[in-house]
Amino acid sequence: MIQAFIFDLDGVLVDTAKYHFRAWHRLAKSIDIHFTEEENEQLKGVSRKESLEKIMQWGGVSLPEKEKEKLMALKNAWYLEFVNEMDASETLPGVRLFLEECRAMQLKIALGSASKNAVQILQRTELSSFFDVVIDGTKTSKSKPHPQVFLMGAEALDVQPAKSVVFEDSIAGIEAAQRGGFKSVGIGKAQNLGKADLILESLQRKKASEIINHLNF
Ligand code: B16
Ligand code: MG
Repeated sequence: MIQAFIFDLDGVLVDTAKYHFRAWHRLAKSIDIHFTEEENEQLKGVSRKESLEKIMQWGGVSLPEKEKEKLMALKNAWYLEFVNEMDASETLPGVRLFLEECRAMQLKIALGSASKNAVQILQRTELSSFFDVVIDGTKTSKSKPHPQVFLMGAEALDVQPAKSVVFEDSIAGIEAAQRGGFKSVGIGKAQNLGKADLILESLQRKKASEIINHLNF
C-alpha cells in the first residue's frame, strides 16, 4: 500500500533550473569558463559546491577554498535576484492540482531537495502548506546520488521507502531514489531519466491515482 510521495523541488515543482543556469553561466563567464546547456544537465540536483567544482573542472581551473566560497556566495546572490521575483505563477503546469489531489487522497508528502533556498521558494510560490516535511540542502550532508535526502524524508514522515514514490527531474536524483529503495517517477526527457520506474514529461493533467496503479502498489 502506498504511503507517501516525496518531491524534488527544482525541475519538478518549479522551473528554477533556468535561474540556476543563468546565474552559474554568469559566474563561469566571470572566471573565463564557458559551458553549454547540455553540460548544465549534470548540475541538476547537485549541491552548490559540487556544481562549482564541476564547472571549474570543465574549465581546467583550480582555486583555493576561500575563493570558492566567494564565488558560491556571488552565484547565490545572482540566483536570489531571480527567486525574489518569483510568485505562484511560476509553479510548473499541473503541479498545484496534482498536490491537491495527493492531499485529498491523504498521502503523506515531503520535499527532498538539494537546495538551501527551498523554504524561500516554497513560500514565494505558495506551495509550503502542501508539505508535511521539508528536507533540503540545509539539513543534508550528502548530495544526490546519495539517497540521504529521501531517506531523511521517509524517516520524518514515518514511512517505508518501498512504499513511497520519489518524483525527480535529475539523473542524480533518480539514482538516489533507487539506491534508497524508493519507486521513482522521472519528470522530463526520457534520455536523461532512463532508469526511472515511470517517465512523465510533466505533472500536467496527471492523476496521482493512475501513477500509483502504474507502479503496482
Ligand atoms: P542552492 P533540487 C537543486 O535543487 C538544483 O537542481 C541544483 O541545480 C542546485 O545546485 C541545488 O539544488 C542547490 O541549490 O544553490 O539553491 O542551494 O533539484 O534538488 O530541488
Ligand atoms: Mg531537481
